[in-house]
Amino acid sequence: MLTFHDHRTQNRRSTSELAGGELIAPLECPERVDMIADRIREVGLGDIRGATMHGLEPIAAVHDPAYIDFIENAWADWRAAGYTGEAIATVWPTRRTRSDFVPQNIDGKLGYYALAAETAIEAGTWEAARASVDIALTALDHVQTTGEAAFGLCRPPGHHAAFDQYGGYCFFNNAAIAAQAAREAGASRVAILDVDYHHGNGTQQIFYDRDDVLFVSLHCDPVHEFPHYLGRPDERGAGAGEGYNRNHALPPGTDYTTWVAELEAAMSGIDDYDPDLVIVSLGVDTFEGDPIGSFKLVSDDFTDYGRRLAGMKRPTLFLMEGGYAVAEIGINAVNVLAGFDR
Ligand code: SP5
Ligand code: ZN
Repeated sequence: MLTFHDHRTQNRRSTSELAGGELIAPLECPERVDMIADRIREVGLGDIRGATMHGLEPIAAVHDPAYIDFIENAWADWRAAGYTGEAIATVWPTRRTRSDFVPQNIDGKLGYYALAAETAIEAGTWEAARASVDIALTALDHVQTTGEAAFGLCRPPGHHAAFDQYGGYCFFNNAAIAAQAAREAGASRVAILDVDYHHGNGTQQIFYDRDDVLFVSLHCDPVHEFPHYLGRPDERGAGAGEGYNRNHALPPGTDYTTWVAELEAAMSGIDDYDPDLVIVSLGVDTFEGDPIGSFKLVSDDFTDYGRRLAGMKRPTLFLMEGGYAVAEIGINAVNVLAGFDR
């Protein structure tokens, strides 16, 4: 399988993640990509190719243009306000306050557009987030021109990013942007299968009222886990999208036997939908050693489910999402891809 990547993703070098009341070194770090790329070369998965620029139009097909401007300018605005640390939201529109106007003040804007405070914006964030989208779209181009599966080694990840919100380490929703681009390029139906440990709240929201993009997610139940306020099984879509959103919420500590039974159910639903393209939001934070996950998958399990995904026999685009056990992230992510190729 070919991998697509772009070094501009490494321009995001945030030094601060708000966790447990402290600023820690971010879990979503540049080394994650290095480990995956090293493992791809080690096992000879296939070439790693560069990404081509796709511009802002495909991003604006999914995200609010004012939000895109915000991501572009937030760091400069923050610096202009005299702040010396990284840009972190500290105040939010909440129940019974207003969210019908965007504040002009940078603190107000940060809270307006942030869905979580753990994710800081810094000097390289805009460039890296755009590169991550270019990677996804270049990998999509490859799937569409050859029919072969491809891997977009995206970073930062995307599935928490909504129409006009960032957070959960995500800025632009790479999978949603690729799904929309595939639709515009002629795919009738696209399925997004999100296997990250966390619910893909952004992807769900973007396609919630649509039946042309099926969103299926396996994740830790949000009553126990981030993103906390979305991702329950009774969220099934709205209007034309009713029935086209499927949340498989699993308890903390879920092991592979339980997880893979849900995956089989999820894949059977995808098969009935008969999509022209499957996009896999590939988070490997389901690993037993993940520092923020609680699931119990071991490295061989990733190979096994990669093989099962190939059984769908659909054009497939893998896009990297989460996974924070840096020492094993290359093994686990590449095991899925190699299992698929077997
Ligand atoms: C893409 C992705 O996987 N984003 C995940 C963002 C999670 N951010 C919040 C993490 C909070 C972790 N709390 C874990 C407590 C463990 N003791
Ligand atoms: Zn995750």
